[in-house]
Amino acid sequence: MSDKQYALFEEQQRARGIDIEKVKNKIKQLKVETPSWGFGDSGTRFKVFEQEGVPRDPFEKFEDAAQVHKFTGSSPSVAIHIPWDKVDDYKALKSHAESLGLSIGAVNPNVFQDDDYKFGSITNADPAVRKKATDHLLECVDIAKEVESKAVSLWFADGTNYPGQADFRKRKNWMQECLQTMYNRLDDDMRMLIEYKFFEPAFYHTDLADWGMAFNMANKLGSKAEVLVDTGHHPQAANIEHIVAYLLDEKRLGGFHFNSRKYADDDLIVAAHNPHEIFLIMQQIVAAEEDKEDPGASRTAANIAYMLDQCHNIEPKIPAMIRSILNVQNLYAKACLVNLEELREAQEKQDVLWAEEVVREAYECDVSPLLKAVREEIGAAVDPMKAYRESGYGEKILSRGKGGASW
Ligand code: PSV
Ligand code: MN
Repeated sequence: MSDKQYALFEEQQRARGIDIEKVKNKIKQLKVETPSWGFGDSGTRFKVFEQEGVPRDPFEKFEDAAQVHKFTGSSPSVAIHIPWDKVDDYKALKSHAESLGLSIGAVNPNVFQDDDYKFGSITNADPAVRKKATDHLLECVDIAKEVESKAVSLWFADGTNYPGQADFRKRKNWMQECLQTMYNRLDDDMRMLIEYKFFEPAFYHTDLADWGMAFNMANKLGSKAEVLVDTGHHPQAANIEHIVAYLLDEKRLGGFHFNSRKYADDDLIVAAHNPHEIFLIMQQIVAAEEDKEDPGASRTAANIAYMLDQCHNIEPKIPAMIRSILNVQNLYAKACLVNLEELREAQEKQDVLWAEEVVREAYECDVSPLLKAVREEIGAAVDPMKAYRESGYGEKILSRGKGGASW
C-alpha cells in the first residue's frame, strides 16, 4: 500500500468529519480471541476429515494460535475447553502460552460429552448428574483462577427432543441453582458469560434458547454474569444487532463468539457470507463506545470479550483463523467510519433515507489503506494471509502427521 493511497484515504475521511487517528487507536485496541478447539480436527456428524499437521495436544494448539497472533498482531489470547484441553499442569500451559506471547482466555466447561449428560447436565432430573455437572463448573472456575483467566464461558447442550419429555419449569430452577453455586465461586474481578442457542443438539426445546433467557439468568445471578452472543445461534431472520444494542443498554453484553450461521453453528468463517450483518453489529458497538451520555454502555462495550468460535472442517485451520480476524477488523474499521453526529441528526429529523445513507456510506468505504497502516504501526504483517503462506509454518507442521487432537 503506497503512502499516496493512505494519504488520499485520510484526506477523504477528514472531509467526512472522521478523526482517523482515533479510529486507528480503536482498531489497535480490538483484540479477538481464538478458540483452542478450532486448531484441532473437527467435522460434522457425517464425517471428520482428518488434516495433516493438526496439533497433537493443547501445547501445540497454542503454538498454532501464536502464528495467528504473530501475523495479525490482534489475537493475543486463546480460549480453552475442558476436558479437551485438560493437562496435568495448568501453570505449565500458562507459561507455555506466555513464552509464545499469548495468554489463556476464557475457560469453557464441557458438560455435553459424557454419557451421564444424555438427558441434560445442570437441568437433569437426577440430582447426582446435576452435582457432577456443577462440580465440573466449579473445577473450571478453579482452573481459570490458576491460569489467571478472568472469564468462564458457559454453553449447555441441555434440552429435550419431545413434548412432555421433561418439566420446563423444574429445569429452569435447577439450572439457576447450579449456576448460582458456580457464580458464588467467582472472584470479584471474574465474570461468567452465558451463551444461548435455540436448537441443537436438542431439537424440541433448549433450556437457554435465546438472549432473553440468558439475560434473565444473568440478572438473577448478579453483576458478574453477562450474556455471550454467538452469531451462529440465531434463527435466520433474527436481528442480532438489535439484540446487541439492547444488551449494551442493559450493561449485560459480555462477549461474542463469531462464526457464520449458514451452518447454524461454529464452523464457517465469520462474515464469509454476511459481512453487512457483522458490520451492523459492530456499528451498534461503536455507537455505544462513543456514547458520552451513557458511560455505562461505553464501559460495557469497551469490556466485550471478542472470540472466534469456529472449527474449520475442510480448509486449513491457521490461515482460516487469520482470515477471520481480518474480517472482524475490516468490519469494525468500517463501523468506526460512521459519522455518528450526522447519524444522530438524521435520526432526530426522522429522515429515513439520510440515516440509512450515513450508515451505508461507511460500509462502502474501502478500509484497506487504513488497516495496512495500522498493521504497519503495530508491527504485524501488512498482508497477514500472504505472510503466513510464505512463512513455511504450514509445511513445517506437516511432520506432526494426521490424527491430531479433535474435539
Ligand atoms: C455450542 O454450539 C458452542 O457454540 C459453544 O460455545 C461450545 O462451547 C462450542 O460451540 C464448542 O464448539
Ligand atoms: Mn459458541
